[in-house]
Amino acid sequence: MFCNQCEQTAKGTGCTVAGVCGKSADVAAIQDQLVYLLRRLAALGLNARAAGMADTGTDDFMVEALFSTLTNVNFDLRALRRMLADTLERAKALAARLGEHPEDLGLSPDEYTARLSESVVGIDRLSSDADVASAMQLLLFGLKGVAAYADHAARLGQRDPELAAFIRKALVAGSPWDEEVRDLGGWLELVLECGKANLRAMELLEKGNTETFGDPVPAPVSLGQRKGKAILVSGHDLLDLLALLEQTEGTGVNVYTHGEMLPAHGYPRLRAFSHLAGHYGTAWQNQQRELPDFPGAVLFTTNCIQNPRGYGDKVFTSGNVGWPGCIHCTGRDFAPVIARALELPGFDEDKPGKEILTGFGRQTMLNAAPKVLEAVAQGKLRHIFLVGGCDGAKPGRNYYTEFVEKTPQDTLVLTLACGKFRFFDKALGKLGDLPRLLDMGQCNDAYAAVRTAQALAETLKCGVNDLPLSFVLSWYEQKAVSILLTLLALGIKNIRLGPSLPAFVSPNILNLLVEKWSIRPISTPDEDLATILQ
Ligand code: SF4
Ligand code: SF3
Repeated sequence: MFCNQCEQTAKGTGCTVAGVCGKSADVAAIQDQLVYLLRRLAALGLNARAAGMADTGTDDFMVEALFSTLTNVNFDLRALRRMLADTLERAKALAARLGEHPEDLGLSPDEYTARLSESVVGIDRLSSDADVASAMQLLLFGLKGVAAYADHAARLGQRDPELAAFIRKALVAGSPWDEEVRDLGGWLELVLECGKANLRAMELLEKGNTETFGDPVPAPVSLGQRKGKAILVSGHDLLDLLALLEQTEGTGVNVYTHGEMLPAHGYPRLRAFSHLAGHYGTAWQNQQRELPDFPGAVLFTTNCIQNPRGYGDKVFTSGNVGWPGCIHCTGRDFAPVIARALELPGFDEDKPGKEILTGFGRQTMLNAAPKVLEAVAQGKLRHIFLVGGCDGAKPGRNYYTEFVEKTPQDTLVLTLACGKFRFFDKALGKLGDLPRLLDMGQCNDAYAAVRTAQALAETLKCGVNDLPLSFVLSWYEQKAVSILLTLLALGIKNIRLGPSLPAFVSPNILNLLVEKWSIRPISTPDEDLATILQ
């Protein structure tokens, strides 16, 4: 196997024996095969569109399948094999509709296994030019992030044919069915197009979320516990959470959020359930330490799942997530999760905990914009930091905790995604009547942050890069790659990125990022703060 798609890749270069994430060589191989077959399906999809055949079902399937290959999503060989077989069937059916001979597709298991021996992470014909190879990987990993957000959006009924067309085009790029020949410039253009496509995917997802659950509003969230049976919900899928809240209503089972589900508390429709009791635990990489003590059932709706060693009998999955041996809930029927929660002891007493705040979504931030601008004009607000992105296991990630703790009192800290768990419970105080730490939501709410920054810039008649605003980002998996590409496509400069730079970025591409966008790796909190605020 060879996989280098995430930040914890072995030795900073690539996992070759087994994934640091827990991915086996078998799972890696089948995920590569899946990407390869999805490229074939996308090529057929392009022909189908050219022939005037629309096929939303295949578009939805492609993003769902690609999402299964993201870091910490699906480790279940059986589920992945089913998806592979489904992809093959869909490709054959589409080929038949197009009048192509299904046996003529180069799709037999032997053929694609042979092809895959030449490929890396599902990239067939990976270029021998290190920079082109790097751009191809940036595109594929960014595309996986886009697929995750497009999948969430589609589940909420939000689709865009142009976004689907880009996903097909980007999947076909570099495959044996690609008719275009690109030089490095052509690949980089496609990489930036991927960033724009991701902005669209996040926009659709925001529309789906706010139309379904309401605009997020600032909401206190308890880190304590309520006496009674309990279910913990992790991941990003708010529709799953809604279904679970509906199905547990009146059962006496309390529902707690975990990880990226924390911002759910800000959505009026979800907040209305009185048994949405609070938040438990911190970021994904602490789950093996924190979940064994949770006295109820646990549901993973998306990444990041880790090996539930020793507590797998209370862990359930839904959507694209899979762990071998854990019960997978389909059709948003969470009866097995509820039954298990009722068997488990639950919390034996009420324990009030700290309260934190979430729910500073786009509308709330836009409403606060005049106050923010006034504070800037009066010299009361010196700078805004957006400290966001993924969390992870590396010790260097303590940088983000220290950075936020050291931000001066006349600054604001916006945050989003699971990286916030490094500082989400810190008391940073207030600036006027605004809390200094503002949680804007999940990773996909980077859309809200971008739009807020653009609105501030428009009012001040300047560019986003001219605002007293700095991006200090942490990355781990492919959704963070897609968000980074979005920021680059929007021309946002001076991003600080950590805790380490991606293994798949070649030295020349890194130079280009530095020259054109002034991206820089994080250094120390003191040094970075001093440079930003000078
Ligand atoms: Fe390694 Fe990350 Fe790939 Fe897992 S996802 S195999 S940790 S590079
Ligand atoms: Fe976190 Fe996995 Fe990236 Fe949505 S839950 S951000 S790492």
